[in-house]
Amino acid sequence: MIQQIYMQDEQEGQGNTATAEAQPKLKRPPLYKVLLMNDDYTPMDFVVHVLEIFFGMGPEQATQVMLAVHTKGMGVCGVFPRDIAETKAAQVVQYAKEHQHPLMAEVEPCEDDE
Ligand code: TYC
Repeated sequence: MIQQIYMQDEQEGQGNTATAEAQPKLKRPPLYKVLLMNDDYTPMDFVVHVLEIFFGMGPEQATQVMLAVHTKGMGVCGVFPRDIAETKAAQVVQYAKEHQHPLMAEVEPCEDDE
């Protein structure tokens, strides 16, 4: 009986229609940069440590990014969906505060993210 109903459905051309309409249209979320700001007081090794623990960088990459921020004034330490970017920036600032360092992180939308 179930088989008969299925056959009838297919004959009327509805068998595949429902499946096609159920395909979800997934869009990638807009992305945001987490920016690290230079300052004159936060120790270099603390910044490297922050990049390792909050952004999963190894010591070499963390050192490169820290030095880029130190010389250029700011730098991107990662690109994430909005909530994750905001959380990481807040965690960095909070962690630096807890260690009496003025290190600042900010979030900015990615320009060419369509
Ligand atoms: N400029 C700091 C110093 O000379 C080091 C530093 C690097 C601080 C990067 C913040 O985001 C930063 N100790």
